[in-house]
Amino acid sequence: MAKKREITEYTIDPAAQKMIIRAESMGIGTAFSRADNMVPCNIGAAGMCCKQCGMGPCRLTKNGDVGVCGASMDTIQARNLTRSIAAGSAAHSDHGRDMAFTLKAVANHETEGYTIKDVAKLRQVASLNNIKVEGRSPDEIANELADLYISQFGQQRGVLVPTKRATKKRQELWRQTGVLPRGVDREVVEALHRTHIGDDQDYAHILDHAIRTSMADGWGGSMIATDISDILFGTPAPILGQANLGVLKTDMVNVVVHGHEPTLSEMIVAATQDPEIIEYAHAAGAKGIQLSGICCTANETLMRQGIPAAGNFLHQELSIMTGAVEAMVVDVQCIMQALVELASHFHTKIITTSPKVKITGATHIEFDEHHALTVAKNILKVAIDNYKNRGEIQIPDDKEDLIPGFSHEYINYMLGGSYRASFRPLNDAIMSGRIRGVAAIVGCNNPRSKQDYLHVKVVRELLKQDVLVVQTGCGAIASAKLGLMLGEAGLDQVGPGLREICETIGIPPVLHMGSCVDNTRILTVLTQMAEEGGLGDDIDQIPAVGLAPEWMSEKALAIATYCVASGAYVIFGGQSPIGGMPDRVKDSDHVLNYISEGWEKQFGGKLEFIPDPEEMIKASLAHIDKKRAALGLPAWDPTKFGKSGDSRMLELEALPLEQRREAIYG
Ligand code: SF4
Ligand code: MSK
Repeated sequence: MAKKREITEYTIDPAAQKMIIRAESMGIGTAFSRADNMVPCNIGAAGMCCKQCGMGPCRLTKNGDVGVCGASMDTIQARNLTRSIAAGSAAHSDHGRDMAFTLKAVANHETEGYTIKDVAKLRQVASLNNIKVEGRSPDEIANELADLYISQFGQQRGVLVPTKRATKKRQELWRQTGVLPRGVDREVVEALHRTHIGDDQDYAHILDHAIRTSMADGWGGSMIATDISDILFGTPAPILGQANLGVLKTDMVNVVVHGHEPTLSEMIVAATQDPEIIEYAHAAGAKGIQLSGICCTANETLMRQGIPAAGNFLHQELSIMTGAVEAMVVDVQCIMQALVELASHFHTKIITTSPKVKITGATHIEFDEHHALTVAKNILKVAIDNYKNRGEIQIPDDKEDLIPGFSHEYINYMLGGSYRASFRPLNDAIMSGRIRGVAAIVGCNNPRSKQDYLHVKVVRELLKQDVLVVQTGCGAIASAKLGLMLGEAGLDQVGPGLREICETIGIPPVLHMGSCVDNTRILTVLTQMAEEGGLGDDIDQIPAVGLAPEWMSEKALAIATYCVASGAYVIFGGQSPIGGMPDRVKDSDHVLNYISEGWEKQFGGKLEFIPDPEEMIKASLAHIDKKRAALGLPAWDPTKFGKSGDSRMLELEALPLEQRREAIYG
């Protein structure tokens, strides 16, 4: 039975609430209202329905039920999950493939507008891959690196090259368990093959391949995407940015870029600075062009260029609800088809650009890196021409500052400086107990839960418990919108030990590490922490946990699985796609148990679905403390730590002499 929620049950974000009220007053549907109206099928939601062939769909509702072909509940759930992981891995990895082809084209001077911005990273990545760098030009190195990376997608035998960046111990574990991925495409194709009717029918064996497929993403396609994005557009470093719908401007042409691949958005950033385009905007009566981002495109342009983020996944419709967006330019992934209908109530043009993505009713201007700047300028001209068609607008004034851009290179540098960059200070802080552990809080928004609520609840609580938080994707934007990513602004909300570290190093307590493909940066940080010493010799020993409280996309499932394969405990909020109905169908939880206890036995990491945020927090802290105890580290004790040297000195200096003596000498 459909039930309409209150506005405050939809989202905690005041800007979003204002736009949902506007949508309701205009009779326009959004993902929030559609989620109310669309009651999910409980059998499908539990992963107990198979539609893999024309003899079905088969819905298994009782213990011992099998499909027409005889497929068991376990097999069907394992196949459903593996197919989702394959789709998520394919999406991320195809992004990586496009980046590799762009690098090749840039190295051969076949593109318009791109250069290799970070030659140091190019040389570093090339060296990691045993490509000779001495005495060679950046183009030569980039050419060879691009060839190597392009080959990783179609590789048929051998081992994906980036897996060599894992700890020696982890590589050996993967070898023993037989899950080392060969080529990205090979693993995704095999996942689809194995889950076709009449193939792999042992649930654990199917799920082994889910691990292998996800690793082809995390230690393959996504890692390649991050490497090349940094090489072409610069490795992120802290920069001032802003987030939320208040970044839209009343007197400028608002262009919102949405999707994932930075190739398009970076060129649109460049085109907005072109004098011809600025003049074109002035001639149209606008003060200029205000570019902003949604979803992971926002993260890409925010952390490299400081371009403001208009919001996360559920803000894509709400930004158009302002009436102030001349064009929303999209490429791939997380783009709602509903945008076109919603935009028809306003003047907004939805412009698709990828040869892979068209939406009925949208304007298609195909992007081509060979003419990138020209295409970007053409897109902006369409937006500028549309400025005159603007109707009544309502831009919420909500926005927050933030400092994004904490790449693993920058974290390493900030901890040790140019000459002694290392993860030693972070490891020491964890070992001493100033930092209790690390939490990566990532992933999407989902209109079935209150937007940003779970993200922010978990972030805030873990910070109070001295857990350092790193974030990517839409979760990062959730914290940014609430002001948790700005040095001082967040520090009054964190535990004493963590505060001491943040004040000493000069960092916010929540570190923005990028887009959803950039979860590989987190793998790199964890690997380097393990290699630094003092926290065991592999990721599964580090007091760390990964959370995706509001997940919705198949990419999130792929990320979770490669993190588990790498040794991490991963907690998802919301609904498990293979939750079964253990209360009604006793044996429907085998797969759920296997991805938790079964995977933990093999890889030291596990995947669990915990909808209640309090339980999520409890499980995270219990895991962190268990890992601390296993390492022989002191139990977390917040009373031991308090002020960093600087703030303590300032406090003491403010005291009259006698009291100062008393405070120091007792
Ligand atoms: Fe039913 Fe088997 Fe076909 Fe699935 S593969 S739809 S369980 S007959
Ligand atoms: S955009 S995958 S909603 S994080 Fe990467 Fe956000 Fe999730 Fe898309």
